[in-house]
Amino acid sequence: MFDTLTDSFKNAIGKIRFHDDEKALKKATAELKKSLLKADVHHKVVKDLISSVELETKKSGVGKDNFLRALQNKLTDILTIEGAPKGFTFASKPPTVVLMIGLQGSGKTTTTGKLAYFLKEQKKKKVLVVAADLQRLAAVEQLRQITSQIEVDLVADEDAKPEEIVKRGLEKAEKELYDVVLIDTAGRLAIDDELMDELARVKEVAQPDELFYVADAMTGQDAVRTAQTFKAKIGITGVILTKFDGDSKGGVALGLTQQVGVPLRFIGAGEKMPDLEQFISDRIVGRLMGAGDVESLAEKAAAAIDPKEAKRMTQKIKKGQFNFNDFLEQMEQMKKLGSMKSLLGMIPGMGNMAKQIGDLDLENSEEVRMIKAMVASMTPKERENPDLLNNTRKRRIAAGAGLDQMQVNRVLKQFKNAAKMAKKLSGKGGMKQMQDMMKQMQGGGGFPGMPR
Ligand SMILES: Nc1nc2c(ncn2[C@@H]2O[C@H](COP(=O)(O)OP(=O)(O)OP(=O)(O)O)[C@@H](O)[C@H]2O)c(=O)[nH]1
Ligand SMILES: [Mg+2]
Repeated sequence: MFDTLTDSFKNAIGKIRFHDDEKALKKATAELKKSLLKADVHHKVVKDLISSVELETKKSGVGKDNFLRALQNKLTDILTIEGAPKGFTFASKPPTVVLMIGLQGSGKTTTTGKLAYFLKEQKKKKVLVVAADLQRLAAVEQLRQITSQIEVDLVADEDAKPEEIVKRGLEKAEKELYDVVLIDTAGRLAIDDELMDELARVKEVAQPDELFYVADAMTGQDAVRTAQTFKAKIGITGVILTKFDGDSKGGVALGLTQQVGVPLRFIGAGEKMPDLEQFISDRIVGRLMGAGDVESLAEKAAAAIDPKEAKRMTQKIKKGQFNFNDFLEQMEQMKKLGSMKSLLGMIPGMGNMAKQIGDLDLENSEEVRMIKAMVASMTPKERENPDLLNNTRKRRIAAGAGLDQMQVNRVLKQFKNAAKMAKKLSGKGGMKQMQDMMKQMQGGGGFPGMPR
């Protein structure tokens, strides 16, 4: 997710030896400056970062460790606002009311859905969404689809005024003990009085605990400027940057917090519901410096994976009983974790691999589609016992799945290899083997069957 920025920092760190001189420091920071500017980090932020890293490194003695520490301190500093909340925080008295505001098309409605999904799945909260965008005809319908997909309750009424619907939503939340109320509002192409007046009225009724400004990362420094204006006119408590997947530079995320004076709270990096990441400064710093973010990864995994189920699965794998039903179940679990690329980026040392594999789309990749089609053509017995598949059965499955025999054989072979590998890895010394394998892949041509 932060490829360009992480590369900039890693390059600079690589330029300084354990003990070094000021010339080397100058060289490293000059290059860092250049690459950060290229990544669209605001020049003032870059200047501030470079000068304080130089100063602190010199003070403690030029060398790799001190440079790393100085960089880490300064990054934490520019990504944090003292006393301000990080990620999602709950009001002391529920429900926590959140107003989602921003320009047209910035991603408010999608992000409202993503946030609801995050709160429901990861934080196990009871969430109510309120459709207060009554400008655009299809807006309510869009929210209806999103909330029904993630199974979250919605309050909507095309014929009401935004303030009225908000009031109804809050009453419902109070009575039915919801933990969080997310209010989606209308956007405008540009900031105008009409929009600001409407938002002010909605804000008055909602008395929100949080006002999240949703900004499109691809608009670069414009995202920062509009956030500043919304802060001045309506007041905001956090920013969510969306469409980060389409912004290869990513520098806006680095400067935004200082520039706006309000913390960046979440990043949206994809169109699907799980594609939302908390922005928690101390964790992000690790990722920016190429050290991964094990904490976020563990949180995501813990929320998505039921420990009992995981244990049962491990037992099956150990006994060599992993079958097609298990496979499909695992795929469903994996989907909840979000994009493979962002997951890999959270594992220390795996950032490079994340780049290599591009993105594996669990729903649409060719391989997964083939397996799903095959499993659909199998009898329940065959799903349970892959060893049953003789040539006659394979021919039938191939015909049913619209594949040829060779494709079926290939997929079956891959499935068997994967099951074997999983069995090996789940035994003693498995972790070590896994690491060796990862190293090999990082050095070599990536995963088989994936885009390079
Ligand atoms: N790739 C990508 N697309 C996104 C992301 N967030 C939103 N989108 C897309 O951006 C488009 C606009 O998103 P909406 O959520 O409808 O935006 P909005 O701010 O509610 O728009 P209005 O209600 O018209 O003001 C949709 O096609 C979304 O799928 C993201 O993080 N990544
Ligand atoms: Mg919308």
